[in-house]
Amino acid sequence: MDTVFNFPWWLRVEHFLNIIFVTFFIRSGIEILGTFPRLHTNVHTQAGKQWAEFTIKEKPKHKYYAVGSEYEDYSPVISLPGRGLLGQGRYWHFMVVMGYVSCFLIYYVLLFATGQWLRYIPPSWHTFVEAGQNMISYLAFVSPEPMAGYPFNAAQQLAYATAIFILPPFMIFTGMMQSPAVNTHWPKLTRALGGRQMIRSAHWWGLIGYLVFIIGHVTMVMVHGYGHEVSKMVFGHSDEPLGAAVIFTIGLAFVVFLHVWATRASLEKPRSVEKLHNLIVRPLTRQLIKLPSRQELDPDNVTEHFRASGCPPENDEYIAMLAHDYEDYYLEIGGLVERPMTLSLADLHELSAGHSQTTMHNCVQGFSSIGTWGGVPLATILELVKPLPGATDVVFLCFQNMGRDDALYPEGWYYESCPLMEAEQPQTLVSISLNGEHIPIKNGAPMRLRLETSTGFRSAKWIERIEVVNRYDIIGKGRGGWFEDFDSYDRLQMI
Ligand SMILES: Nc1nc2c(c(=O)[nH]1)N[C@H]1C(S)=C(S)[C@@H](COP(=O)(O)O)O[C@H]1N2
Ligand SMILES: [Mo]
Repeated sequence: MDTVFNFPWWLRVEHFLNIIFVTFFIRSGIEILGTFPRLHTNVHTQAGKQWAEFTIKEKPKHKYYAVGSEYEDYSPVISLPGRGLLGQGRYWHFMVVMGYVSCFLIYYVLLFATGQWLRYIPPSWHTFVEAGQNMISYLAFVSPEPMAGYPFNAAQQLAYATAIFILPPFMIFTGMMQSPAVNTHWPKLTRALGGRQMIRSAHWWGLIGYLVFIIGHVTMVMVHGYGHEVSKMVFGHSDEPLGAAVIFTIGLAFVVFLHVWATRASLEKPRSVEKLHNLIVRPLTRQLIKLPSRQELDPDNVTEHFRASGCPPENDEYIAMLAHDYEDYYLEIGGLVERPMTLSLADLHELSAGHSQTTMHNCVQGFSSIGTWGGVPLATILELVKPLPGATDVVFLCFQNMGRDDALYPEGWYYESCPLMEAEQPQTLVSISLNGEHIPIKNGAPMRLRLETSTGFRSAKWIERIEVVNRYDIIGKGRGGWFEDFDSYDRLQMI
């Protein structure tokens, strides 16, 4: 009897850490959901085709409806950190992933090594019937008996089995498959799962699963007696309800304190959260840069209406160039290179020799689209200009100024940068056509970057100049891109 009823110290520690992890996941997850508060089944995320929507915002009456204005500013009470701060929400979500996955691996090893896992496995099919009967008892306010030889009843056993063996791997998998570095490296798997938006929707159902479990679990603890139950969580037995109730309540207060601390850190000192994130998460994302995008999607299945992000440049130069049908457009490529160059659109077409790739776009907000992008691999252009020894990064400077051109944003020229390794990936493309035509203005005419292994904001549009550099931290505010400088987005946003 003893061994079965025993809740070893590592199980109790893991249980407590889980309260922290899961609540952080939920709040930061709500933040992430809020920046594109719609769920779709179809990868094209056409406006109006969502199957669920979590917004009460009216469509803004801008002259130009950009997806940036879809952000929902949830309250910090329900989302971490709230106020539509996607970059910060993602920082927390991914930092917690690193902690959670590490702890869970240790937990699984101990669970299997000690044989504890067996008590979560239903002894027979009858357990499912019994669980149904248990639910009916609960509805009649009668507490069901534990199963013979087990510390809990059938309904509890199934709920725990789901929470331990099904939900975590499901969430880790559906979370991972939303990473552009991962889903573009395994495009067939992504498709087999029903596509990017089915995966996002499934991840959301996992959230619902967790919420249902938590509500049920907490209700049960109350029904069976708070002191009695938390005594097992604190001491591993139910003999010290009073002391346990005090200790556990202090523990819960500590969890609340952590949430308040994290929320305030993000709202008041976003840069320290960024530093912490870089320390914890960058070791993983640096590895993901090595995964090339291998997409060859069906060119017949391209998106009809792109949800364009950002407003086009409004300066004289750009407008004159449009009026001249881009004849006076020259892409400048310079910086730390042996042979700086200027290339006209005609030069780029010649270099491209009809090369194109049909790929999926993963906006950091969560929407997706598919396009056939024509152009020249950046690697080809780099071979021509020959980066000098010491060159580390490639910087893309745009015609667009966010503060000037987009009512939503404060200031600054749009730019982006990427390490040479990312620049040389086969599907990193200097793109001059979309679906066989000139790139439409809203999608970055006449030339844009396609950085398929990363989230969408890094694919800079309306590019004027490409510069090879040996440091990017002296450009802009030094974080490698406009969204990095102003919105806490990670420069290596591979997830
Ligand atoms: N210059 C510039 N490039 C930009 C943006 C922008 O606002 N300005 N938005 C980025 C974001 S957030 C996304 S999701 C993609 C959108 O590309 P699309 O408009 O072709 O869908 O462009 C990226 N490139
Ligand atoms: Mo985006």
